[in-house]
Amino acid sequence: MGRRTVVAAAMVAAACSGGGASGTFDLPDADTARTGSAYIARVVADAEGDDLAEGAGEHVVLRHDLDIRNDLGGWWLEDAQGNRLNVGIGTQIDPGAELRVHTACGENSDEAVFNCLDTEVLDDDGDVLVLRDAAGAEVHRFAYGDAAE
Ligand SMILES: [Ca+2]
Ligand SMILES: [Ca+2]
Repeated sequence: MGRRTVVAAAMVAAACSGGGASGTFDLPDADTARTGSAYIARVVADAEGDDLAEGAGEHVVLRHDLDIRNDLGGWWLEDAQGNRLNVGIGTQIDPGAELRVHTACGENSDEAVFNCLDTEVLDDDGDVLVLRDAAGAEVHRFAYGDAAE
């Protein structure tokens, strides 16, 4: 019970002090502290301009803070409607590094993976995203925006 209160308070604080553009949602610090694997650190649900702009647009930022490389091969993100964003085959994240998973088309790199979908996945006002490993097991869940209320 106590922890829920702390998390809720942190979410309010993040929403008020974020300083980021609207449509960007950061995972509260209280939540990042208890993840034991890669996690959803940020959702840019409404990017500046077209959310499906090539090489840009809406995306999810994955991060992990462990001392070892995290192998994300075959992992994917799923929203409340069952839409999928694939993290990619053979994708890894170095300790302390971040990886952007984009809905739009673009050139894959160590920092970004592009799904090349023709419709948006990340609801601008709020959604529930689940990060799943290659076996489909839930690794992390982040309800952002109005879905968090
Ligand atoms: Ca969007
Ligand atoms: Ca937009």
